[in-house]
This record gives sequence, C-alpha cells and structure tokens, in this order.
Amino acid sequence: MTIYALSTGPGISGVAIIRISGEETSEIIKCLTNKKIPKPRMATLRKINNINTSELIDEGIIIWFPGPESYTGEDMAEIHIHGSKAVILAVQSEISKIKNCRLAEPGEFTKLAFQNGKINLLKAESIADLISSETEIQRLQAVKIMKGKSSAKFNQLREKLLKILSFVEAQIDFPEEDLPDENLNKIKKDSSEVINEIKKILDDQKVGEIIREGFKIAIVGPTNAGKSSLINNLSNREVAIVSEIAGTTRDVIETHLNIDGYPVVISDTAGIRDSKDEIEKKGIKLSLKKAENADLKLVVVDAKSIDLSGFLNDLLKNNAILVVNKSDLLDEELDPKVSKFEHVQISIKDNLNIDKLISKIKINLKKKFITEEDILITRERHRQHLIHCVDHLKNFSDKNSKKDFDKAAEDLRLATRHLGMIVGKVDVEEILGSIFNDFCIGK
Ligand SMILES: Nc1nc2c(ncn2[C@@H]2O[C@H](COP(=O)(O)OP(=O)(O)O)[C@@H](O)[C@H]2O)c(=O)[nH]1
Ligand SMILES: [Mg+2]
Repeated sequence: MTIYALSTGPGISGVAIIRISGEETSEIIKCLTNKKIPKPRMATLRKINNINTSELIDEGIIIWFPGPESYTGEDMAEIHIHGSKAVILAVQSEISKIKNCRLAEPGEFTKLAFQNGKINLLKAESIADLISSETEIQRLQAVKIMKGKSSAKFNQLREKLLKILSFVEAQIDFPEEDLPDENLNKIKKDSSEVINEIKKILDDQKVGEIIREGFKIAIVGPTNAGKSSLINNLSNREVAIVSEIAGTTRDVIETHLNIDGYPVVISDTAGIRDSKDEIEKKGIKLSLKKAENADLKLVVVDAKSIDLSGFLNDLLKNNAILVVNKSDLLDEELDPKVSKFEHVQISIKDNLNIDKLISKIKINLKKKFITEEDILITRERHRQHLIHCVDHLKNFSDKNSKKDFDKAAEDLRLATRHLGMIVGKVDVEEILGSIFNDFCIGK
C-alpha cells in the first residue's frame, strides 16, 4: 500500500508539500510528470499534470527519496506545489486514481519509520512533541529526547537486566552447579543499582510532563471575588464572562499562555459556595478537582469579605498564592490573618499590583522547571512502565534471595519487558495506536 498526505499545515500558503511513501511512489511521480524519475534527493522542477488529460495542474519541485534511505525506510517522494486549496486537492485527487494508493492516517509516516527500524518509540514521540511545541522550553525538551540520551539510558539499564537474567537462567539450567558467591553478589548489586537509578529518574517532580503539558494554574475561590476578571486580565482577552451575578462561571475555562517562554495552562473555575443548583454544584466539584491537580492555585478573595476558614484554608495549604482582589474598595486595614499566607493585594479594576502577582507566579513557575536531569519522563506512559519495572525488580530481589530462581527469573523478564516498552524494543502493537493517533496527518 502506498500512502500520501499533505505534510504542511492546512490553509493557504506559498508552498505546500505532499508526501508519498510506498511501492507505487515512483509510478505516481512518473504519471504526474510524464517524465522519468528525478535523481535521488535532488530538488527537480517539473510540470505536474492531470494523469488522463495531461492538462497542467501546477509547476513544482519533486524530491525523490528511494528506500531504504528515506524517513519511512520505503520509497518516498515530496511534491512541493503552490499552497492553494485547489492545487492541493487536484494533485491529491490525481494520486488517488493510482491503484493501491490511499490517504495516510495520522502519524502513519512516523509509524512506518518506527516499524521499519528507522527510529525508536521515544524518538517518534519526541518528533510529535517537537511538532506541537509552542514554547522554547518545549522545543528544547523535544530536541533533547530526540538526540537520544534517554533512549541510551533506558537501553543501558535494560542490557544490565538482560545480563542479570543470563546469570539467573544459568542457575536454572544447571541447578547442581551452585552459582559462585561472586555471581550472586553481582546479581544483587546490579539489580539494586538499576532500582536506584530508576527511582532517581522517577523522583523528578514531573518536570518533563509539566514542560510537555504546561504548568497548570487554577484560579479558585468564592463567587464574585474576581476570578473570571483575573483570567481575562492575565490572558489579555475576554475568555470568561465577568458579571456581578454570583455563580456565572460554571464550567472550567482554560487558556494557554506563554510566560517568559514557559508553557502555562490557566483555568478559571466556578466560585465555591453552598449551592442548590445542580449544574453549579457540578461546576464546584470540577473547581475543587482542578485545584487539586494544579501546580499552582491562585486563591482569589474579595478584600472586603475575607473568610479564610473552611475550604479556603484547605486550598491555601500548599502551592497557593492568596490573591486579595478589589483592594480599591477597601478603606480599612486588611484582615491581619492574611499575612499568614503568601499573598498579594490587587485591584483588577484599577490594574493595581497585577505585575506583583505575575512576578510571584513566575517565581513559583521557575522553581518547577528547574532540572539538572538529562533523562526526562515526558509522558505518563513512561512513568507507568518505570514504576512497574521497579515493582517487578523488587519482587525479583525477594525471590532471588530465597533462591527461588524460576519465579525470580519471571519477574526479571517482566521488569525487562517494561523497560523495553518505553523505547519500543518489544512487541508493542497494542500501544502503537495510542501513540501515533496523537500525530496529525502527514507526519
Ligand atoms: N471594585 C472592583 N470590582 C471588581 C474587581 N475585579 C472584579 N470586579 C467585579 O466583581 C464582579 C465579579 O467579578 P467576576 O470576575 O465575574 O468574579 P468571579 O465570580 O470570581 O469570576 C464583577 O462585577 C467585576 O466587575 C476589582 O478589582 N475591583
Ligand atoms: Mg467567574
């Protein structure tokens, strides 16, 4: 089967690129140009014609990448044409007339690259991350993983486990020959080293995931405190409805910001109060959940009616800034209880101290993004495999010290399998779908 897709973004552009991969690639190029195939990897100007009528569709550049030296490992070509909807449609419709050709599915080019051994899973994922990176730090992280240090580390740990496995298997195969103490000690030492290394990687404050998904800020607090006004102010646009009617915001409203190059997802939530309204109640539940999962909470209160008991006290316990809003209305001293918490007194109406709040946010944000580590976990998938790996290794150690080598070996195999699944060194058909579906078509 030969696949094709528009690889550049949709919409009007100067140039658009249609990518083709598969056995029919050279046939397609010959049919479209009525000429022989260009020299490999040489940009060549060609007229692109309607296959049946030879009528000119557009003029463009063809690049021919014969397999296996191509991105997917198969025969591939790129057709660079003018980026109008009509030209793109006309060329695609000509290609579709050739037998065994179909539109590619999302991520299919990269999936082929993986299946043909051109890249490993971590690299495939980092390509997806690079394509969707919005801020500099996200781009840097994707490139770091693309360079392969993480893959090398996981492979090295896996090799170490395979080595231990060979010792244990020798013991199973030749039970009468007692393993020399030296070997037993090495098994113990090496497996605990792997456990410690993985634990260290896991103990990362989730930096990699925060960079990929964005630092999560939840704006929470009682109704009418100015939460929706704050999200609008911070994002410089009207994302949420502001009104003096309490209970206006019911759903969670999210917006993406780039603060000093750091990706931030900020969400406005329903004001928390005792409500009889079913929909509002659901909204309040969502607010509390957002607060729980956030990297930072902005707890907004009205300067004139601060009650920090109850749920506010809980919200303020950790990763929170108390934002005392509407200070323009305040004519008396601020409630002294406020000073117990990290707080800032603002007025959104008068644009007062918003810069102070932003610097406080930045300090919190930057703390979260500090990492010395080269090995970053960027997805929950990696984390889960590492956790399972450690669990199996612990079971292995137990059984191994009881000299129950058969069962110990099985745990070791499972641990190895989990490490292998991160880079894709095992039969991973079941996880492929979920990874490549995240891509867009043409990648
Ligand atoms: N005086 C004053 N009013 C404000 C300030 N910020 C917001 N408001 C008003 O307070 C009301 C509730 O604001 P809103 O953002 O909808 O609060 P939410 O319920 O917490 O989302 C609206 O009428 C806003 O115009 C402020 O700094 N000073
Ligand atoms: Mg609101």
